[in-house]
Amino acid sequence: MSSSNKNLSTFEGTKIPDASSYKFGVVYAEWNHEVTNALKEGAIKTLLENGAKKENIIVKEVPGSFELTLGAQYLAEYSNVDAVICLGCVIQGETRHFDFICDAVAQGITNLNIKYNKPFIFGVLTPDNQQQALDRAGGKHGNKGDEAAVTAIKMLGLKTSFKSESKLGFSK
Ligand code: RBF
Repeated sequence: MSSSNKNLSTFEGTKIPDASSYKFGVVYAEWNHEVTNALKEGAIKTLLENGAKKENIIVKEVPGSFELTLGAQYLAEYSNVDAVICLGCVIQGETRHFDFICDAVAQGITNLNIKYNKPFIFGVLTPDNQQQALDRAGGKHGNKGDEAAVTAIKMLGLKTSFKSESKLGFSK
């Protein structure tokens, strides 16, 4: 699981599909703004680099990572996005708050994927300290916002592949 020895923001796997026909939502948390702003900027830059149109990227802010689930649901309900990228940073503190927030947002985002049959990408950093977060928000371990954007595009490419291959039709 650990990615501490790798900069995963370079992609050596399958080709990234063209994103020009997709609409994206990006929702990010205000808490730990220096980190989450860098994640957001990385995600937007990566979407644009892969063909997404600026007017097809809707960006919304929520107060904290706990609110990412509902913010993402608002994007799904009130806009016509194909995928939502959820970005936050929960830093381990001295109390159990960390666990509650991380568990809630992980479960919340998982549920949204299933509820809407759309990709909702989990781009929440869960570091021990601010430096670990910065290392993953444009620092020595890359930018997890970039990775979240690529994941969104790849999942949409996967969905589209069923559309083009299906002989039975593609209903949603
Ligand atoms: N939100 C974050 O996105 N990252 C944090 O590190 C974080 N730490 C918190 C620590 C405490 C003690 C509390 C009360 C809230 C924290 N939040 C954090 C905010 C949380 O995600 C949410 O906005 C609030 O709990 C209101 O629902």
